[in-house]
Amino acid sequence: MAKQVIKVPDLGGADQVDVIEISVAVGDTVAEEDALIVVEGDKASMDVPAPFAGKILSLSVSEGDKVSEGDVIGEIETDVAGDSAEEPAEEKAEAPAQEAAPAPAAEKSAPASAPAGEEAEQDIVVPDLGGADAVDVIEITVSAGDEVGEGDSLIVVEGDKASMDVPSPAAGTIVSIAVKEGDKVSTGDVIGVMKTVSGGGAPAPAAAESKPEPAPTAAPVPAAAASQEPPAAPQKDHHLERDHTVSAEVYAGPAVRKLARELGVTLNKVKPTGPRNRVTKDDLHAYIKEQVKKAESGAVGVGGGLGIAKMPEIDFSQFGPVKTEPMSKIHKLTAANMARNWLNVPHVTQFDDADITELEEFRKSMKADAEKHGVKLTPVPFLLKAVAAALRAEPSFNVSLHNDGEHIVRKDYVHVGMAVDTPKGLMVPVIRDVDKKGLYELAEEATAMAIAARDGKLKPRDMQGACFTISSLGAIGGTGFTPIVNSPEVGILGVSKLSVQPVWNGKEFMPRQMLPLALSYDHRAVNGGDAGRFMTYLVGVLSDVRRLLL
Ligand code: CAO
Repeated sequence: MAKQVIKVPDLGGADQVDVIEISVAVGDTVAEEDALIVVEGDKASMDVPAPFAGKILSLSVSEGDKVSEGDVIGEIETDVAGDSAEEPAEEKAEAPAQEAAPAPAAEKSAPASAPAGEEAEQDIVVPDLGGADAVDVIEITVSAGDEVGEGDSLIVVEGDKASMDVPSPAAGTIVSIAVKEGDKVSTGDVIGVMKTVSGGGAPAPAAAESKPEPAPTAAPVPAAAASQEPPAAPQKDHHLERDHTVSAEVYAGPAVRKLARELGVTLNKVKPTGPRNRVTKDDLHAYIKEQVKKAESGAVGVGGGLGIAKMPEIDFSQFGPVKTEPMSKIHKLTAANMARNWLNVPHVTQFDDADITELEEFRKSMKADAEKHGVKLTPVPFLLKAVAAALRAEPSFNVSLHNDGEHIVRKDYVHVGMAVDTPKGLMVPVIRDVDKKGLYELAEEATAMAIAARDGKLKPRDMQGACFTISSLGAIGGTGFTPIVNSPEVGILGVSKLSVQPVWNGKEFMPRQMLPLALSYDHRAVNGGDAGRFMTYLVGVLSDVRRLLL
């Protein structure tokens, strides 16, 4: 067991980079090369990898800190006998020196000093890629004639794990770009020529700046790793590590990712138009513009701006005296559910009238007997019974759509909800196993549920598990209405006030008691044919209640 300090490795010349993510916690066991923290400079983000497998003993940096090469970021306990934390591993390094990095081409081609104010042409070279070789050019961000500032991104390259901008070594004008998207480049390759105005000597290219001294190693070596045997395989390209900060699936350069983070944009929401589905800065700007436009218009959804517009705020007092009252809890809940169901469920409503002349005769003939049993026999128990029979006969309505969008749930029970108008708002108690209950039992239960609803005595379970809902406004009035499906149910029956209508029986018009019915259904689950059959069956049963016995 040995305690090792973990230090920030060679950052390719970058200094005082931000710690943007702490990927481990004290006590975590990590494998060699696991990301410990993520740092980000102006041009790229990179992981600081674990130099060994082991257990994190301490972390001495937090998000937002700034670190430079060699800074201690924590301690790790390794199962390899080694140096103590007190003696920084790199100082004891005796690893064989790796092959020296080739001097950046820019160093070779740097223009001779020119008198102040004179124009000079200089090659633009790929700076130290931290050991990565033959990386892809994935974006050219400038063209000949463009004015650039020192550090501006000229091209974006991408290695196995991440991408990075190649910055302009100086302020000036691009004369030519010698690479194109899809080319491969390595450290020191000339990618173009730029014209600079010297201020007493042309600025040295970026590669030369980042490595003023001859590079000691070809690739950055994590500081602590230097105390170990050098790895057989080449060091990983830590300059070009993946960017964890937004989304690993999204292709975007570090500058774009940084901007996205600053603007709070989730990159995978942005439509990429760059090569290989890469999100460019223009894409990000276009996305922001679109969002601002949407927010200003209040429109959401699809439809080219004709989506659901935000409700305008209206001061009603400008039209006359008003009083603003808080909505009841039930009212708010109902409002939210109605809006949810109305917006989510593609509704279709089908209408028919049931001739309940015989049903009414029978009901009235049974009224006295019902009262003896202590129940009030209104049309509602008949409706409950008829709906239960229809749900059994046409089970396409006794379903719910599964949340996964791939399954349908078929129910082998028949529980029916009954909308009850209460002073506090609409409540829908559920009568269970309606198909197994008699008319008196249903009448008794419906009355008890309606009373409990109006007295605020319903329990949550009393309002759960319905397969279908009946909303009867018959006692109140109206010739028809389109009820809203009470999702996850897929159907609801709206019942209006019965009225005597002249009905042609083939020979003459006869006065018949007609009950207007409206069947709304979720067209995702139920087709028009199923609805037609359901309604026809229902009307048939209500017209001849003897069929309930069949
Ligand atoms: N046409 C004509 N008369 C009807 C009728 C109809 N469709 N339905 C019921 N009636 C009659 C009843 O027969 C009763 O008359 P009698 O007293 O002469 O027998 C009278 O209207 C009152 O009935 P009721 O309201 O006491 O009982 P009910 O069984 O008809 O209804 C309930 C119970 C709970 C459904 C009802 O009280 C209720 O709250 N309905 C409102 C539902 C609602 O708000 N739906 C809208 C939801 S969406 O906003």
